[in-house]
Amino acid sequence: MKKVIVLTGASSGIGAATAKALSNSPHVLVMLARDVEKMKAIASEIDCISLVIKTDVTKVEEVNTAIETVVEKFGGIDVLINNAGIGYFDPIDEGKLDEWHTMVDVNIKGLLNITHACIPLLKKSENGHVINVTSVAAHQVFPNSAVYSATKHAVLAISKGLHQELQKDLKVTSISPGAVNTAFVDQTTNQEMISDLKAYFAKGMHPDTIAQQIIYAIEQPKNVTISEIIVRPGRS
Ligand code: NJP
Repeated sequence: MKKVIVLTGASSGIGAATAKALSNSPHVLVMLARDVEKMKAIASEIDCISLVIKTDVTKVEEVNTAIETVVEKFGGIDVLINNAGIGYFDPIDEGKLDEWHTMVDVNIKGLLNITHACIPLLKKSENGHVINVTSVAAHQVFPNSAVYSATKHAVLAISKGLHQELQKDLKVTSISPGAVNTAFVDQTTNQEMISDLKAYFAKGMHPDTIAQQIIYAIEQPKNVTISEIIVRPGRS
């Protein structure tokens, strides 16, 4: 069944892998992120109807304009994949306030900006579905990632609230990955930690693994909701 799917963080990593996994599907894919060139390159490789819209999820006006554009072009939205996210790792007593604020702005407020714009449309859809990419850090607080973990706990709480209040109108899925080998870890500015972090994440899961979990949640029958998926690297 054809669904209009809005994917944030579509320019790299898990988002890019999800866009590619939707190739040859009957769905319409709307790709949102700030890096348009990267998204266009990904869109050129995929074989379903797609639209790229430059969107910073922290900017309410940009988010609302992007969603209005989707509605004008495609008439509504069925699936929102909240995947955009950022992580900075530091011991808490060395944390940088601007980095903490950015994580809150993107991971929580950005997710809320787009979710707020989409809820009325998802409620109208026969197939309304929110998929939030959170983290194992939503379930466990790891060293050097207290604030990142706090943002992902918030995403999980928002997912649970959406489900509790709107389960008659839409499906809600939380996907909590462990380490995935993407550019995610490159954001960290702590020079003492970066090489160990890179080595650790390089051994993580391939982003296609998470994309497959997202597709699995989307392709369930109408009367089945996958509420939560926790997926960690296995034995290597
Ligand atoms: O990371 P990366 P992942 N407005 O850096 C976008 C979670 N996760 O794919 O705007 C709009 O390759 C950015 O786009 P751009 C993680 O928390 C990961 O690994 O063009 N978009 C890019 O497309 C996150 O929620 C791991 O720079 C913004 C994307 O976000 C999700 O997985 C483990 C933006 C980030 O792509 C995808 O991360 C885990 C903004 N203001 C959870 N800021 C892991 N990789 O190990 C950023 O537990 N983006």
